[in-house]
Amino acid sequence: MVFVDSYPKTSKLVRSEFIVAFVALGIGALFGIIQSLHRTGVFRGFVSSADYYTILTGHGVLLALVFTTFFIAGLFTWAVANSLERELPHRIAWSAFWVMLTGTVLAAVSIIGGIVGAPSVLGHDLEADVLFTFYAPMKAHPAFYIGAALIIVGSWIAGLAYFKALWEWRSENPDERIPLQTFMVLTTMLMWYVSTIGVAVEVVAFLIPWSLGLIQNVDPLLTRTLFWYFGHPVVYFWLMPAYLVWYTILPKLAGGRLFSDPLARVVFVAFLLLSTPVGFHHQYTDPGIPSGYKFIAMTNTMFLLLPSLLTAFTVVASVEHGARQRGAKGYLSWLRDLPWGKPAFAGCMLAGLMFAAGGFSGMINAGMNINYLIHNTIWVPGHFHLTVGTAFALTAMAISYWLVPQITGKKLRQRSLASVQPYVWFVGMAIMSNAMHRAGLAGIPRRTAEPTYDEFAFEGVAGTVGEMRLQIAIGGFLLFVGAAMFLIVMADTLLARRGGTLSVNGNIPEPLSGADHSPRILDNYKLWTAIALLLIVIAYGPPLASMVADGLFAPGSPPIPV
Ligand code: HAS
Ligand code: CU
Repeated sequence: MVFVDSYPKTSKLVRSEFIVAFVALGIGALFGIIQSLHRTGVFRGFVSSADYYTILTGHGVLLALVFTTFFIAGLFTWAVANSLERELPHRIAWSAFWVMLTGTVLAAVSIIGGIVGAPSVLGHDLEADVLFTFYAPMKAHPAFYIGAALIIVGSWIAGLAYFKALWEWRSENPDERIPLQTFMVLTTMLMWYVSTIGVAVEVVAFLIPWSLGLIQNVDPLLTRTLFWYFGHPVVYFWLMPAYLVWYTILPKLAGGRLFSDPLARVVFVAFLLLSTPVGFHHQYTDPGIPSGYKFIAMTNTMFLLLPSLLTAFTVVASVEHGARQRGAKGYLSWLRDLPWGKPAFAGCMLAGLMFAAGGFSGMINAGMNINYLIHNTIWVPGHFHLTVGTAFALTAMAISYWLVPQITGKKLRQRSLASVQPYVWFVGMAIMSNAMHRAGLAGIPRRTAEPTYDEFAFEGVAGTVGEMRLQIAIGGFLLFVGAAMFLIVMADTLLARRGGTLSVNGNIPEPLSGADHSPRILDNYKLWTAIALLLIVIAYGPPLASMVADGLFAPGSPPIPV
């Protein structure tokens, strides 16, 4: 049975979540091409350099916050219903959707208000050019912060729907192991609840009252710290859904089975434990945080590489198993016997391959002393376009080719366009991101409308700055084309009539080493959440205490000695 026929109500919700995600992707991609042409000096006719920062805010918010959150909500909704074999609690899940959508509209209106010169609302100019890392001292219209808060609150409500589905399932299946897909969703949501506390306090206690004029000062260090407390784990909120796809669906697309269910559970538990007590690796250059605590964050970050390295081995082993099931031989020649022409498979594999490179640039970022070389340069956008911009985004697009037919009952249209699309994205990203990393090493700053500084010569180690700029522009253009190709396939499929029987289904084959090999303690959420909170208290307690000791709103505080 096709998913849409078994669970029509849940399918409708997943479709709505995906449609919002795709609209955000379209507008975000348009902003992307505008700014990549602008900052490289190739074409500056679309917006003024002052408006560049508003476009950049729109690009980051729509892609990194709206596209991701709505797509993940859709994927998780599908995964929980699919693996627990039931419709999701209807009312809770839909109220999550509407709260998130209201938040998105508020944030989007305040960003776009800044470009079109909207009149002031509530006594404040309607504008938000605070970038997607919206901490003080830059200030946006209150509507932007209220919108951001609603997106987060909506995602909390969505999590409630997944947990409620689990409790219903549990009362009927008291002794069974939590199915792997649901386990992954719930572990991700627990990590998300723990980590969003930081941004919720930042926005509700400080930024909203400050933007409304109710308080005059905020402490930039305190609000930045609260932001990055959330700002690192949010990257795993994007990565873990991609891992859910790579662990549970990709092996099937390769014609095989997942190698190990227990290992997959260990990986997700490791993320729950370690995602949050590392946020200071975004603040190595901030004064007011003792070096010892930056060092703790660095050490935790290096441990946090482990779940991803485990993933690389397990996922590649599972795909190899798939290839061998299809008769492939040889040490490496099995790679040839994989379905590279199928867009869902090819997209996930290319996303994984690119994430290997993104992971390596992440390790460089994480080193406390090497970080000083690349911090605030365009190297950092180079890093995150490989991670969130490919590991997440390309996986999301690829798996849509497989999932959208199942939640609509319609066959995928424009198949040939779909099968080239992941390659266009991969090539565009390879060109753009490589040049960004190199340009960062030459010292070219990020978040800058005109980093071309005619009187100042940046020196590249190899090649010239002009050549790097051109590559960033060409890569950015290819990415825009890749996004457009994806959206054409999706629009055509969603608008088509239903006809014929589908050849895809959501049945996930049993792993080679199944849940019965997993120690039961891995499913003990209370234990893992308690340890996660303890690690956070150790990593954040004393530095946060010293930041608030001199008054909540007073900027600056002496670092405590270690
Ligand atoms: Fe990061 C900055 C460190 C992972 C996103 N990161 C950012 C920012 C973003 C971001 C958005 O320590 C910028 C924020 C801003 O605006 O300022 N990051 C890391 C580390 C990891 C890492 C150590 N980042 C991510 C992921 C992201 C993401 C994931 C989004 C989804 N990052 C940093 C640091 C900074 C930073 C510093 C601050 C920089 C600064 O100074 O501002 C690690 O988690 C990476 C581990 C990954 C691996 C790779 C494993 C390989 C796998 C591939 C499997 C292959 C397959 C296919 C399946 C070790 C899993 C095979 C195919 C075949 C053909 C065989
Ligand atoms: Cu980080």
